Amino acid sequence: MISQEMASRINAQINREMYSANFYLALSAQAEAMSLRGVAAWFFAKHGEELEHAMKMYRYLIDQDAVVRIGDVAAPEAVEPSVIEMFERTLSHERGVTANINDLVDHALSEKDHATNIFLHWFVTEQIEEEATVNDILGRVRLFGDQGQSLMLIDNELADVAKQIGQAQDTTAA
Ligand code: OFO
Repeated sequence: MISQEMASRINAQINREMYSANFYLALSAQAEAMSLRGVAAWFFAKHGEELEHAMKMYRYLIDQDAVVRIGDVAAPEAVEPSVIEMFERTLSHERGVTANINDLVDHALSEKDHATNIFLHWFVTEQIEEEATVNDILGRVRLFGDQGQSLMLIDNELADVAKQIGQAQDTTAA
């Protein structure tokens, strides 16, 4: 059993993870509209990952006999049809999520809630990986540009990465 305050903070994070899922779905739709199938598939795969994050927290609250509260999820802002801007927005979004996760860890530590602290470690590690991945994509898009052949190469590469994420998600679900 965890404290009501801790549960309420995790419920707020479930809401933010669901927002993240919609944020990525909106980016995927924007990429589809630009005929960028690989970019769209990558954002769609991220959408699936964010839902998994929300469900991990949902399951944790249930296992801890805490109340799950599903609230309204804010609509993502409109996205400009620019691949650089889409990845810049992604990086700044993920940095915000990292700060949210760190706040949750700080709170778990302040309550000496060891179970929640350990549970959150997975998310701390995940955020390092997510920021690094987006930083890497953004670095290359900035270097080579987001037009013409460079864009085609990045689109193809992201299609492959999305396939791998999809396969990993299938394995986790199995
Ligand atoms: Fe849930 O990790 Fe990204 O936002």
